[in-house]
Amino acid sequence: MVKHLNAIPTKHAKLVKWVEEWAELCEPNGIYWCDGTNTEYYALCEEMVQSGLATRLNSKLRPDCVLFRSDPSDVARVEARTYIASEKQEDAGPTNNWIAPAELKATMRELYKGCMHGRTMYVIPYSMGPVGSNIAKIGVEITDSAYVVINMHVMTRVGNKVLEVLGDDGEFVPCIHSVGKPLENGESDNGIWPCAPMEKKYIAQFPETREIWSYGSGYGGNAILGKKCLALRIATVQARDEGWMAEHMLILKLTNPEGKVKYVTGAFPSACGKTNLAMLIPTIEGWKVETVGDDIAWMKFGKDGRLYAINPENGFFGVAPGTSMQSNKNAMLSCRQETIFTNCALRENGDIWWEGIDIDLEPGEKLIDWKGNVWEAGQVDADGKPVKAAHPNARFSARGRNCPAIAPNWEDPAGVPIDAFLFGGRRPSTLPLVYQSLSWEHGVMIGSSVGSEVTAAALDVKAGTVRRDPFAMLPFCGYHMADYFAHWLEIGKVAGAKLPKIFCVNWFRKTADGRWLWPGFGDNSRVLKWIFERCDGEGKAQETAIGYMPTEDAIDRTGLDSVSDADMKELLALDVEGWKKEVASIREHYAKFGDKMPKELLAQLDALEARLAKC
Ligand code: GTP
Ligand code: SPV
Ligand code: MN
Repeated sequence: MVKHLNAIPTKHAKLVKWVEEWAELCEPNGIYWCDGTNTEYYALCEEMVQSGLATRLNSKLRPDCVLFRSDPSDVARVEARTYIASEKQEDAGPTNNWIAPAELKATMRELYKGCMHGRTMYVIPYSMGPVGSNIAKIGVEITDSAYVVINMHVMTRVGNKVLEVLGDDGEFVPCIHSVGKPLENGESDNGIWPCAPMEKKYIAQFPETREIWSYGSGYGGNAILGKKCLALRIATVQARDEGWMAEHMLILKLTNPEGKVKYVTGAFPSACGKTNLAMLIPTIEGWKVETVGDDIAWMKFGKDGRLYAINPENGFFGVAPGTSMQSNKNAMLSCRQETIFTNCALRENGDIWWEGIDIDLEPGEKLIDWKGNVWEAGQVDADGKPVKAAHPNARFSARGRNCPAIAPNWEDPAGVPIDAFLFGGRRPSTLPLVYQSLSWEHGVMIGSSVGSEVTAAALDVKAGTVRRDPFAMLPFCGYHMADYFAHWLEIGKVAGAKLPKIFCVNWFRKTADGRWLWPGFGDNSRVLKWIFERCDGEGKAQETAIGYMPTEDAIDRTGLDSVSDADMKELLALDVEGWKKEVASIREHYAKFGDKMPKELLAQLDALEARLAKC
């Protein structure tokens, strides 16, 4: 029997048995039940600072903040090692990796055998969503990583209050995690981030039994299991079965100068601007944006037929590079205190730094880069390429309550009623700044064909080509993507539903010489204003082949000198030839889903093609 290091805080026999069985397999030094207190949080931070895994930042510049440097191979989600292990391969669909659950469990069980030698097994009871809300879901994560524990403290609601709600026999999603690096014969990590080699990493979801097994990575979405694994991959399956929605969406509260409020959600692929839009500071007089969530939305119908959204998370796991007081002041202020930084650079004064932070370094100042090496501005590698001080996917884990723009009602267990859904990605051409769908079904077609430009370095896609990332959910859907499209269509058929209006936005249009056509960030409020108006049946628009588009004077450009009339014309032009190519590309994308592809969406695509043919 593995010993318990503190008192077992629950009478939930099934939970205790589950924990003890995993302890038998993983053989940790002991079992520690997390209580979610600040005392626990700071003790674990201190322990990791002492062991050299974390660096404490300057307590005046960044109070209560720590910096971690991961293993250079463990810097992001690993899609190639992520599995939807449904009983039938067909249920995982063509966009997910699949291994039969029995086979995968046998393989992983071998890896878990003795994997926690020399480590503590932490048990983290957590709630996704405000504790006790009827939309919230409870998970329990077992992990051998104290880094994961402190991140779960920030990103979810952890501790005894969750166990109280769980009671003696409540339902929870069991989540197992190990970094996959046993310590034998008293050896220690020596300040080096522990993880397993790529071929031993597995991020496994078992949709039928609603279990999560993760092995070998300590990073973000691979290891903080409440986030992408539970709140999206498992939750999408529950949402399908129970008639609600789990989406990779920001949630914002938009108030006009008259004090009228609308709530907007937006699905943009990873690193395509959700955090930035959710925390935006409008550049137009009298408008206000407040943050409800920056990454995940769970939505259910209210009695009034509207969709109500909650943010199941408790914090932000935000992209650091590019974040500055100019681009996202609210994010910068959110991570001024009580924040965990990962793979950022360290300054001599004990502060963090990253590319695009817009803070000048002292002349000749040397940093410690994300790999732990000394770094100087202008440094190049052996191939003459600039060396980055921070990893491009460096992140900050900041608490929701520290965001100056957080909406006062962000934790309302009833959620907020949604008026508009936005879809978007990085599209340098063809897709206009904004347009509105002609109908719900047309909007579902837009969502199902979201694409974003990726670089060859990041993914196995030719540079300049578009990777289709339907609803920004490609890496996060727990079942067959075409069935998920069908679920979206079903939502549109719910009797008495008062559905959000659907819009497509594109902040990333470029000129032929590579300049941004649209300034983005705070100026996106100008587009939000038009969307607000459209939700009220106002806002100047014309019906075109692709949907309702703003007339050239419909977007408020007061005080915006950087966008000329000609730019605006280009941003709102209907590029018929480009769209014909787009239709062909969407057709190829749809073909991947075979017979499962909903007929309504094929009909929507045919209709779009027919409208374009008449232009
Ligand atoms: P995940 O947390 O990975 O899901 O990403 P996210 O969608 O929250 O992305 P985030 O808001 O962190 O944006 C990532 C990158 O997009 C940053 O480098 C931003 O600077 C850039 N970005 C965000 N909004 C805009 C915009 O309006 N225009 C331009 N040009 N870049 C933007
Ligand atoms: C994303 O990749 O969409 C993220 C970061 O939000 S992670 O939690 O690592 O998935
Ligand atoms: Mn995300």
